[in-house]
Amino acid sequence: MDSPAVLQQLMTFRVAVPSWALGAGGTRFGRFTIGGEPRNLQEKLDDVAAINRMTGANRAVSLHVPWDLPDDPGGFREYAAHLGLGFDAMNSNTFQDHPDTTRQGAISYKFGSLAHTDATVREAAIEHNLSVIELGRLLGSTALVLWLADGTNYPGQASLRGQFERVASGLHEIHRHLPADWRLLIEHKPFEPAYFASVNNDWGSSLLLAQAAGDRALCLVDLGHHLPNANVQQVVSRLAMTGRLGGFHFNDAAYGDDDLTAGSIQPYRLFLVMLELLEIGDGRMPGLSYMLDQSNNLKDPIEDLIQSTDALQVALAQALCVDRVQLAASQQANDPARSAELLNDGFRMDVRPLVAEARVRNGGAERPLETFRASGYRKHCIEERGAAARSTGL
Ligand code: AFD
Ligand code: MN
Ligand code: MN
Repeated sequence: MDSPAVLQQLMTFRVAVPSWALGAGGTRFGRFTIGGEPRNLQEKLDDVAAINRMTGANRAVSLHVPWDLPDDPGGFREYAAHLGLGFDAMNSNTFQDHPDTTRQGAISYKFGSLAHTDATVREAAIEHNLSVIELGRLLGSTALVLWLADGTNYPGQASLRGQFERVASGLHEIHRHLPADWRLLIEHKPFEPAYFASVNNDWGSSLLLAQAAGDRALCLVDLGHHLPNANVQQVVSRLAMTGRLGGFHFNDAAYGDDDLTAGSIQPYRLFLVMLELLEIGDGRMPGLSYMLDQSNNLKDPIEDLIQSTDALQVALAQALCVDRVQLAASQQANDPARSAELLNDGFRMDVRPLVAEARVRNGGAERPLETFRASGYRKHCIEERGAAARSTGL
């Protein structure tokens, strides 16, 4: 593909920012705050707008309810629009007990939500998801991401089939209430917090659940949600083949759901995912939900999200530089060495000038991190929102 065509494709690529990544992340061993973290949804939107000023590719936010609970959805929709932002998929949360989502504390998700043996708990989880859909509708979102922590920690703790069937039934009920233009994105994850068996543990379970839920239920692939050495390119290919590939949570990992900067550990894996997406879209990126999902424990969240977005654009540019016609011929001819050469022609291309040009044409910065640092935005946030607090323990 020639440079103008690559440039054109790069300029259209967009990835949504997760609202929960704008503050410092943390682990179960502690959280180290940074100064100037956003204190509310308005400040989160301001931060996303600051990122988009640098990248030109982050024009939507993915909210997580009840961590985000806008009291005036219409007002926030307007405020976001004023910043040039929209709302991508909504995320529900039945992996924590929260007064607003567990009927004022009357029930607990400790032993699962849609998988729970108690119908009252399952009903509360469905109710929460329907409330998230309603909130999303008011914000202009058209998708719900549903990641369940449901599962077991011990052999014999629950009926593996019983849990699965209850989740399938609950997803079907939620799907029944989807607005006509909405999609339900079901996100699988092999372990954590369930350490023996997650109900929605892999792409196969996710596919079965999506098929049980309904025709607008699709599978969301989080790059950190696969067992070590899983072939994520093949997962993407399989789900796309069935018509059930719905979107991505991009990040990177060395071991588990590490939520690290996209492309920072396994850039070649990210390149292969982009190559597979171009295969699916016959040379163009398919219209799916592309979102980041990361936890910024050490880096400044805004800088980390800028770097993740840049990494996605680089991987996409590299994949666009692969001659797919020649690759198909080489595959047909069973010539793995030639195929490797063709992939390396793309992966080893220094596409940074192309990515920088696309960024500038999208109103972003040629060198986003330097420009962000020179802007003084973080210093302004510290002055306005407060300095870093002491680290917190468990
Ligand atoms: C989790 C899952 C899921 C969840 C997100 C925020 O990826 O997407 O919504 O992180 O906790 O690891
Ligand atoms: Mn995720
Ligand atoms: Mn995750």
